[in-house]
Amino acid sequence: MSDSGGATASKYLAISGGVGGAKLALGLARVLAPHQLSIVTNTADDFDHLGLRICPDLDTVMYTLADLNNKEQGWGLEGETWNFLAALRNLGDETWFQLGDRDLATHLTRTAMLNQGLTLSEVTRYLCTKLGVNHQVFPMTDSRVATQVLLKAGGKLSFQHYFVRDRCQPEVVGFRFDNIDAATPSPAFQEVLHDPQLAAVIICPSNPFVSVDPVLSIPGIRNMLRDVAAPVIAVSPIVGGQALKGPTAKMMKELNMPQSAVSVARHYADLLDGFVLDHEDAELRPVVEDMGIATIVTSSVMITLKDRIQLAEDALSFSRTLTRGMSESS
Ligand code: FO1
Repeated sequence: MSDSGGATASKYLAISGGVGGAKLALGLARVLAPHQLSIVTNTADDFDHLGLRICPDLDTVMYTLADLNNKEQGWGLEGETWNFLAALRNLGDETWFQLGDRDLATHLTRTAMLNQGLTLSEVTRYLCTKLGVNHQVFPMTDSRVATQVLLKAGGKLSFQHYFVRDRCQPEVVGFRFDNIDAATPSPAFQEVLHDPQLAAVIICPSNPFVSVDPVLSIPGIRNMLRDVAAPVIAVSPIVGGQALKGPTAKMMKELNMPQSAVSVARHYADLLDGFVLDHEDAELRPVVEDMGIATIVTSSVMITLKDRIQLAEDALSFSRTLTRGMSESS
């Protein structure tokens, strides 16, 4: 473990979406003790399906930290069976969203607990304890927020219909987070942002538009992140103009942005003290630094567990060189 607490700030907050963000979250969890790391996850992908509350990003982070995740697809559980889905298909029900037999237990438990009146934060804490996740994982909010994807062809799609059912094929012109104006940050999220021990905020390499923006759009959060004494850094989810995972680059094109890590840095520019670029994008360094954002260049493509740990260590060391409001290169 790198830090043991004490007089210097030693707590870190990671902001994560699903699969891409969870990879770095795992690296961070391997180098920071449970009391040093909090992971706040997007919940605007959440939806009710077949009567169950599904929270894909929370579950992906939780399963990844518990080492229960399906390593190939990123979401869902390793060694899953699909009898429920096959039976559902037989009955002529919708099967575009694949719910595995074991995964189903998580959704059933969560839905029952929410129906009993517990908050999503309370349910997530319970599930984490049961799955053996020792680091703090919590939702961005206990309020319901739902991403709507605004289509070039007109109209809108709910996020999972766009992402899973339609495989991100429709062209997009923007996103709307329903109910975001009424949402409040979850208690743990508020607490960590007010913790004098907070040493850095790390925006994981998640989709800026549909994974991180919902978190930043909760009223008060952007201002809190601007005001917090700890530096805020982001790891680019775009390397060499391609998304590490998912539709980020495609969305950039459709939103008329250059498909580049620079667009990510620009997107978060008002918050960032530091930005992590991959070796492949080393030539973009001066462009990002001209925005007043310090940079490091490292290997940010995470294939193995060693890659995740190395990137986590690089990001943490980088954050420790930064002082709020004063960008410096390392
Ligand atoms: N993603 C898919 O591409 N196809 C699926 O059938 C699917 C099912 C699924 C079930 C539970 C869960 O927690 C996640 C699931 N995901 C699936 C992942 C998913 O919805 C997305 O990766 C995220 O919403 C984007 O972060």
